[in-house]
Amino acid sequence: MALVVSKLEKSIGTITLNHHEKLNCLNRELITQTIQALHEFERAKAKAVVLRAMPGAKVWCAGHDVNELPLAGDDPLGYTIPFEQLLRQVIAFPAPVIALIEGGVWGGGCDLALSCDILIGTNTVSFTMTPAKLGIPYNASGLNHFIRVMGLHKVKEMLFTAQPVPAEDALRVGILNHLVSRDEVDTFTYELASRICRNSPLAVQVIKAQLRFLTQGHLMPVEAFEEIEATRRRVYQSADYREGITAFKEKRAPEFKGQ
Ligand code: YZS
Repeated sequence: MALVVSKLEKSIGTITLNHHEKLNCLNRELITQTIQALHEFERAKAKAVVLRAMPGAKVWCAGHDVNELPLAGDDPLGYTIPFEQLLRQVIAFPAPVIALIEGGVWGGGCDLALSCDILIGTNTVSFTMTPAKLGIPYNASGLNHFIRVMGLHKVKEMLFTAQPVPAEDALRVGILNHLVSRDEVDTFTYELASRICRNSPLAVQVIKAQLRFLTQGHLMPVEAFEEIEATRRRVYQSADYREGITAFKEKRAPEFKGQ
C-alpha cells in the first residue's frame, strides 16, 4: 500500500502522507517511501517540495510508531535509524521543503515539521512534544532542531510539560511562518512555492545550505557529547522507559518511579 503519495508538477514536488488509519505515524515503511520520494524529487531537480497530509486531516503526523520503538536497551533515536536519516535528508534537500500542516502534530512529527524550511498551518494545528510523557531521552540533534527555531524557554516548556502548543502560539513563537484558513491553505502554500520556483534555484540552494551550517549549533567538546550520550543511555535502559512505552501500548497513564 502506498503510505505516501508523491507527484511533481511545475517543479514543485508534493509528498502526501497517506496512512490516515494510523494517523500517519512514522513507521519504517512510511519513512522509507518518503525518503524515496525525496530522492526522486532531487533527481528531477524539484525547486520546492510540499510535505503534507491528506486535505482536512485531523492529525498531520502522530509521531514515531510506538510499536516499533525498542522496549529497552537500544537507543530509540540513534543516529542511523531511518527517521533520523529522513530528517537529515529534509534538512539537506537542495531546495526548500515546505510543511503544509493541518491537525495535530506529535513527537517525532514535530521534529519532522521543524526540520522543514517553511511551515504553513491552519487553525486546527497543534504541536505536542511527547518524549517526557513516554520516558524517552530525546536526542541532541532533535533538540537542536527546536532551539534553532524557537526561544529556549519555549522549547523547555514544550518538552517538560508535553502540552500542545496551539496554532496561534505556534505562530507567535516562530514555529509557523503563516496561519491560514483551511479554505486558503492549499492556494497560499502553492503560491508561495511558485514564488520560490521563479527565483534562482542555485541561489536558493546555496542560501539554504549556508543557513544550515550557520545554525547547526556550536562546537561541543567531545567529553560533553560523551556525557550527553551516557545520560541518555541511562534513561533508555531504565525501568521508567519500559513503563512509558508499555503504558502507551496498554492505553493507560504511565507510573514513573524515577528509576
Ligand atoms: O487501535 P488502532 O489499530 O485503530 O490504532 C490507533 C492507534 O493505536 C494508532 N496510532 C499509533 N500507533 C503507533 N504509534 C503512534 N504514535 C500512534 N498514534 C496513533 O492509530 C490508530 C488511531 O488512533 P486513535 O488513538 O484511535 O485516534 P484518536 O482517538 O483520534 O487519538 C488521536 C491521538 C493522536 C490523540 C492518539 O492516537 C495518540 O495519542 N497518539 C499517540 C501520539 C503520541 O504520543 N505520539 C508521540 C510518539 N513518540 C514519538 O514520536 C517519539 C518517540 S518522542 O515521544 O520521543 O517524541
